[in-house]
Amino acid sequence: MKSDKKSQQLDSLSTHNEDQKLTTNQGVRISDNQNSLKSSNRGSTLMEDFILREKITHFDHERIPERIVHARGSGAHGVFKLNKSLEAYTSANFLSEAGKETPVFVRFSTVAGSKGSTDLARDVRGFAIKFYTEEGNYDLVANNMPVFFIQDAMKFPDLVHAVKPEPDNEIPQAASAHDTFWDFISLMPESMHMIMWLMSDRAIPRSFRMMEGFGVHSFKFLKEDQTCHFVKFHLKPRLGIHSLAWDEAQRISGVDSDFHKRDLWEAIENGDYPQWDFGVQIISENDENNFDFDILDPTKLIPEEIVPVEIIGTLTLNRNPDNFFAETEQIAFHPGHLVPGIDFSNDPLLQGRLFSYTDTQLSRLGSPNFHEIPINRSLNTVHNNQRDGHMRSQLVKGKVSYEPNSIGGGCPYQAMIGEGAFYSHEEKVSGTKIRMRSKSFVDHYSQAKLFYNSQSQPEKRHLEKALIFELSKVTIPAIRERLVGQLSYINDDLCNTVAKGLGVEVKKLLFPNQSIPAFTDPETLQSEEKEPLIASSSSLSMEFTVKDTVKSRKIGFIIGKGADSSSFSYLTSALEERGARVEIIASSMAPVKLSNGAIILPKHSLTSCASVLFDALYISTGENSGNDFFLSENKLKILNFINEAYAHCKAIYFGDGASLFYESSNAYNKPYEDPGIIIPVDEDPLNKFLNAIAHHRVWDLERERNS
Ligand code: HDE
Repeated sequence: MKSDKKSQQLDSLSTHNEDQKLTTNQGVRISDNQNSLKSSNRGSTLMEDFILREKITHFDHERIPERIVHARGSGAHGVFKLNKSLEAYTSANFLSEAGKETPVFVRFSTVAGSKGSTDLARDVRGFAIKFYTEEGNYDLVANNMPVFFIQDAMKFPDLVHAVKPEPDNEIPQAASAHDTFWDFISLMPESMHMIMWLMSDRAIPRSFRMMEGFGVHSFKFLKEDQTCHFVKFHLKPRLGIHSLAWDEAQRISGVDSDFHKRDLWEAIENGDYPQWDFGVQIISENDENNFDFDILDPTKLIPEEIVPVEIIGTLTLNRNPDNFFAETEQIAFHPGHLVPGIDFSNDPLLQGRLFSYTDTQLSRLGSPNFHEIPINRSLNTVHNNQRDGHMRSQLVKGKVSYEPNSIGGGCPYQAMIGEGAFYSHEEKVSGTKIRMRSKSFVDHYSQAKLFYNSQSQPEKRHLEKALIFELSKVTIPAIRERLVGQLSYINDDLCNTVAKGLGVEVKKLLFPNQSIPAFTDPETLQSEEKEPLIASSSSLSMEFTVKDTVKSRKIGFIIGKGADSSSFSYLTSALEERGARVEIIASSMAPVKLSNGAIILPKHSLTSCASVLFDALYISTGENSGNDFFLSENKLKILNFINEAYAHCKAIYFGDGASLFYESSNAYNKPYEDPGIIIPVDEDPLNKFLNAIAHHRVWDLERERNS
């Protein structure tokens, strides 16, 4: 009774200070936030200044340990809408009722870099989703690649130590191009499939909004009658899967290292809500052993030609966080946050993850009460007998914190299965306790082959160049040679091209597994040179992705004084009507007068930005006389813009008055048809421009454009 009175008092007090006066953390109003308390006008600062001490103490403790991996992240709120019921497979409530909407928070991340590192690293991207379901929180802690480097959790610290900056000099930051990473990888044949993904352009996405998501492991869908199916989770971006060029990614790192964070933030602020189709591959329990690989092996994917992805819902991100630290930094994911109807498989990597994530939250967030931080709270009210602990904020009333009890009327009671209680798959388990890798995990090359064979020609070239770039940074020749030896098991063209680019002789490794102790069984030391089950899979190449939209693409308009106003308005509205974003670049930040006298305000100057920040360019310069675009300094800057965009295979529209730039650029007078170069005399230039932007790049002409 007493405590009820107290809480009523507290409630009424909490409405005080409505005029938002500055206070201490104890709620005391502050009259001077400029000066500390001193013994005299020019005297020493007094210890009793509790206002100063509180402010500085809080400041001193503002940082919490960053995540050991995935430290750099960007997040957003959104909603998952189920379009097709999965109740035939799972009792999970949020997957059962078509039309149901579940709030989510998604955090994207790079893996290797520190919190302040560049967004543009060649790296895997995290794609972690917290579903706030009515049955509790479900976390799908996914990546943008469907496989992983290693098969067993035992190797995770080794992998992460190898890729992180080297311990003696803390170099390099957010980069895999160094000795220790490639030393480890060259001794780990099981990583070869993932290396194909990591060296492909998937590792340098154009935007978080344009990348896929994969749950990687096989999980289980369960019904209360114990019917079980294996399931793999997929997210397919509505805008298509698109990447940057490696040279471009390196340039953006310097010009705007928050490129992906900004892109996500701006898209949501502009109402261009990122969307993904959410899909599942479902495998009946009876088919578990009917593949030529083990579905528990996280270095393998299930080709969509073999088990199609069924689209069952839509993920939409529609609200930016209010506070980065409170939400994106403090969100705590865990593959073990499950709801009834979903269960783990025995994938040994997944099993190891189940320990790691809570453990990591304890050291990062500092308390077992991290579930009480608002971003981590379940929608379902939490009732249990856990108590106390660092920073406990839940105020549980009464004497009882144990079960069974009679004093508390028995509360809280256990729920029954069928009342939304969690239940596990009742699996038969038998076997010999053993520390060994299963023989069914031994084929390391056939899916690496499948991935390489599925790439388009430009994608293959990019992958080869990435390997040459990375391995050229390695200082120990033996590591390069060993890695080339691994490539010889994947594809001869790939191996020979990389060997040539590195100046290395190809020496096929006789026993690629011999160097590692994982396979202690002599039979499994022999390399497996299997052919993949299917020769190629179209879903593995970005070539076949969505290329019919300019929505949310950023078009840089380089506009000079006197630029033709009617072309400017026509093109701006045509692009904006289709959802593209036009940003004006001028010679300085001063307003620009168009041919009809209209004034436009630039968002950028030629000095403050670079072509790499835009998907396409339009140049319109107006009359030559009095136009500072034709001053030699600006002319050079514009030509640099154009030539760089040209090298990165982007669409460039030379509008009114820009012929001089066209003729001086690398795009001029080429012996081949280039669908990415638009000039006013083209037939239907608008549609040519729109089509070129929607296609993302003219990758097929990369060699020609750069020769
Ligand atoms: Fe993680 N991983 N991981 N991981 N992981 C973490 O947890 C770990 C793995 C993934 O935005 C950590 O809260 C182990 C696979 C994402 O907050 C840590 C193993 C996949 C994120 C951890 C793996 C992932 C993490 C660090 C091998 C793809 C960022 C901070 C056994 C399916 C989540 C944290 C976010 C974060 C451990 C392998 C995805 C240390 C031990 C495979 C997206 O607990």
